[in-house]
Parts: sequence; structure tokens; C-alpha cells
Amino acid sequence: MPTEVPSLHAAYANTFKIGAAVHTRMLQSEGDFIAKHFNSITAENQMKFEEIHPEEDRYTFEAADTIVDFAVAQGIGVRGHTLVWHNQTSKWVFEDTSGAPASRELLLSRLKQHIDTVVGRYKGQIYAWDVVNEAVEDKTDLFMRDTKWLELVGEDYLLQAFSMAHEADPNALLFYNDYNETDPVKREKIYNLVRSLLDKGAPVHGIGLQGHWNIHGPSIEEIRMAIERYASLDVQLHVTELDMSVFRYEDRRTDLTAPTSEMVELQERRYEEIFNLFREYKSSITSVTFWGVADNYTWLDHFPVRGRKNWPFVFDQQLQPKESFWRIINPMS
Ligand code: HAH
Repeated sequence: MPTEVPSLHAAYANTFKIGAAVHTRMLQSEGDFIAKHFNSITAENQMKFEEIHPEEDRYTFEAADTIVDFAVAQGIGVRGHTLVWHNQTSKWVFEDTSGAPASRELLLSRLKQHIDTVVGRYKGQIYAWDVVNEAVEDKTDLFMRDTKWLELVGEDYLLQAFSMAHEADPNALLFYNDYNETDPVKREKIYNLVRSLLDKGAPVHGIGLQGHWNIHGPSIEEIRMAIERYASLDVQLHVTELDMSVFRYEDRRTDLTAPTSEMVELQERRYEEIFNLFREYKSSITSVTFWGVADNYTWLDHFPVRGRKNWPFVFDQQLQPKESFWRIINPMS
């Protein structure tokens, strides 16, 4: 007799929410599966500025509405992603009508209009928003990433965005979200950024750890130090975009049609260790979202190597549980 597959989110009912990034088409083909295993969803792309607000006077809410309606109907929570980012934001946002760089006043009034409209539309239906994504520099000694937001508004653009989002939905939890969040140098920059926002009275309720990791790193100790450092700010932590690539970031090999057995074993061990660690910090970590549902689709199939298959999740390409699934449900250690 085939073993019944238990619900992943039910197994974590007393621990934290278990989420997945979705697309509208997946809700058609995999809706029941998603509703069985996840009690939080994030739109992978459909709420990003360029998708939801492609022109100044035009919002395209259809896809985002479909995702939110699905979640509401199934009793699933929604994380909103994302309001302020340097990527996937149309050029018009940063220009005036003559094509010259927008003034601080113009950009702030557009941001307010955008946040009022988008956050306001889903008020009460989105429990957490990634208000600002990836504002910290991670390649040089600079503190803040050099973006149009920084250049045209100035350093207070984050404070402004958080205040606007809080006004638009006072009950939504507001997050600062970033990647390479366990790197000690970047970790301190993220810590300092959020601390200075809190010192200024900004309504920041949490830090999002994207969690784009691989089977070799970061180490459990590095992840632990990041969790402890961020949690010391007394904010909630969400793991917002978890995946476990079978390749190191620098690895550009393209010869595999399936993961090697060494990769599979490392991934199983890592998933078990990482979820054991998350469980230890369940008083701070309130939500853990995978950046996809199952190995049949992941953004890593096109990043950093276009067209190279990856297998980063706990469900396989046929939506069947991998050994990693059983390890996070019933840890051996
Ligand atoms: C994330 N960035 C974004 O937050 C998410 O919106 C997107 O769908 C995928 C990944 C991580 C990232 C990147 O986009 C480029 C380089 C490094 C990391």
C-alpha cells in the first residue's frame, strides 16, 4: 500500500508557516497540491512593480488578484513581494515626462501612489510585505546599493517606504528582505540598516532572509549567527525564498540530466540540519517560504546558467516527496 503523504504545513502547524512562491498557471495545474502542503504563498513575479504597474496610469492586477483570491478561498496566507526594488521596475518610474531624471518629490509621490494602490487593494489579505528588497551593497565596501531610489530620493527612501506601507495597511507586517544574508560583512550591513530604521521609529517588523543557498553552503554556523544577530533586534524573521541549489554559485557545469547521488545525499542532510536549526529559533522565525513548489519548475533552471536544470526542493519533478521531505518531517537527529 502506498504511504500517505502527510501535509507539510500541518507538520509545522505549531512551528511556523510553510510557504511557496507561485505563478498563476501553477494554481491551475497544481492548486490542490499547493493547498495541501503550504499555508503561505508569495507571487514570484506578479506583484513586482513592472508587472503590476507597467505604466504611470495603468495597473495590471489580474494575475495578482488570481493569486490572492486562490489564497483567500483556501485559507492560505499571502506574503507580498515586493514594493521597492532596483530590479523589475520600469524606467518610467525614475523619469519625468521629458525623460529627465525624476525629482525627489516626483519619485516620492509616485511611490506613495503605488503603495497606497497596491497595499490598499490587498489590505487585510496580505499578512506580510517585503517593503524593500536588496538595498544593501554586497560587492564593494559601500553600505547602500547604488540604485535609482538612493540616487533620486536619498537615504531616507526606506524610511519613507515603510511609513507609506504602514499607513496603507496598519495590520500588515513589514519586512526588509535580502540575499547573501549570512555573509558576515553583508550581515552586519543589513543589521545596521534595520537598526537605524528602527532607531528612527520606522515601522519595520521583520527581516526576510531570502535563503538562496546550495548544498555546500552557507554553513549551519553561519546561518545560526545570522539568525541570532537579526533576532537580537527583536524583529520577526521570515525565510522568504528558500532553495537548495545542487551547484555551487561559481559552478557552471551543464552536463547533468539528474543530480548525482552525492548531491542528493548532501541535499538531504542539509535540509534536515537547516530545518532543525529553524525549529530551534521558532520563537523568532514565523514563516519559511520555498522559492517554488517542486523540482518541475525553479528560477534556478535559468540562473546563474540559462537553461541548466536544477533540483532545489523537497518535492521532485512529479510532485512526489523526496527523501529530504521525510527528513524535515521526521528528523533523524
Ligand atoms: C531574488 N533575488 C529576488 O528577491 C526574487 O524576487 C527573484 O524572483 C529571485 C531572486 C536574488 C538574487 C538575484 O535576483 C540576482 C542575483 C543574486 C540574488
